[in-house]
Amino acid sequence: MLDRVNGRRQAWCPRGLFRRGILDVLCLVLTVVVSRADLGAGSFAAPRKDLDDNRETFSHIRRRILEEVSTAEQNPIGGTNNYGEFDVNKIFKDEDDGIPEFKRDPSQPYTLGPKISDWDQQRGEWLKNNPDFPNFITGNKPRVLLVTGSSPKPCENPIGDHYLLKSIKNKIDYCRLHAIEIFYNLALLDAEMSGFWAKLPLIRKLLLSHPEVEFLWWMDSDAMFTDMAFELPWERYKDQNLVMHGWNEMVYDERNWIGLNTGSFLLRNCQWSLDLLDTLAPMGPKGKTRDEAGKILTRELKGRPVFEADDQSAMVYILTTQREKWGSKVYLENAYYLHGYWGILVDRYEEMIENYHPGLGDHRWPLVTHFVGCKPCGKFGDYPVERCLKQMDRAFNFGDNQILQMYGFTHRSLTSRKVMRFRNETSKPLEVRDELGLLHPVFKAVKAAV
Ligand SMILES: [Mn+2]
Repeated sequence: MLDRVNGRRQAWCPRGLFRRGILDVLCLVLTVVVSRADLGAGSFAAPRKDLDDNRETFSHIRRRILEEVSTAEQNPIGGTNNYGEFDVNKIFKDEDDGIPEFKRDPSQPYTLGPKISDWDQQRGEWLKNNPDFPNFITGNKPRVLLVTGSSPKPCENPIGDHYLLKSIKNKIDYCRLHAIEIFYNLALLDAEMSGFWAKLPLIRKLLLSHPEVEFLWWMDSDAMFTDMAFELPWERYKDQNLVMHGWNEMVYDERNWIGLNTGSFLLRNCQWSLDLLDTLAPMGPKGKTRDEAGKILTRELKGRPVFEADDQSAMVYILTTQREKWGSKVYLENAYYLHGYWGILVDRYEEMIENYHPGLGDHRWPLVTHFVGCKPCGKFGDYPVERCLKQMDRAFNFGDNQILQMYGFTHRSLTSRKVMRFRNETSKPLEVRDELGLLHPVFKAVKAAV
């Protein structure tokens, strides 16, 4: 019997595999189980069918293990164990799987998808039929999905992905505190809509797939929350469909291309928003279409440099040329920083700490610091790399201190990754109240089911 067991063991688990402890144990277990099954059939006259079933199952597992082993032996991966030495392009080569990419009929105008004209009705019915997924969480607080993302490829410089990580950690923290859902996109859904324009097909897809979401909050990967305690004034937007940081005069009077910013905006889930996306989309397809649209935008808008069409310029253009159609549902917010240009904020963080406190959201303590023109994930930006990265670290730490304070820690300084404890541990942890009330904020409270 022992020979039989060992024989099987030998057959199932070739020598090369023995190095791997877990597989070794697995082989032993399987061997014992199979042996028991064989014995059982003889001694206790188990039904023939059970035996056959067992044999079939085990021979299947056995075949799989053998296949995996022989694959490993035939194609040894080998190579270095040193991550620093490994050329990552071996893995991240652009996959050409031979499947041709979908090509649109160039004689047809670009669309984001099948025309939808009754979304408000479709969505309304869905909400009525799905009362467990209400579009408002409590009272006037809408269900919000924050959407952000970055290129499917690793960054073009070695440190960029670290800053993307900090940026998403920062957003996760804010969203957790404010009961906001979050979606991080890493996929280019439509090859023609690359770059600035990738957000359009993504936003449409998410609005249509999540009728329970009332507001979608787009936020660029180069923007970070710097006020963790500021809750958006939802009541103010109850009759609005699009909220962006901006100024009416700069947009409607001056047609200034930086009269608003599309790095952080709110879009209501409704027909109006689908129509707006459909109106912007024809300027997006890369190549000739986007280049030609860029020329028009540069000609028509104040201060715009010469470059291909971007979503922000397109938005200003649409609002100024079709104000009657869209204007009444667009709220240009400047009472707080839904987007805050980093250049005017980052050198004032110490002054803010000295004089103010989180929860204000405006110039005293900005909700968002947006690193417009820094390209932390790219090769070249519009500003010196050192200033960008140093200030992104400071912005991150400025926001992160509000998270850490809940747990009794703080960064040693805004430029330091190191943290220090600022209160003593206690045997009555539930008696500790955090200064900002972020452990259990009112805007996160839910009513218990009765
Ligand atoms: Mn940006």
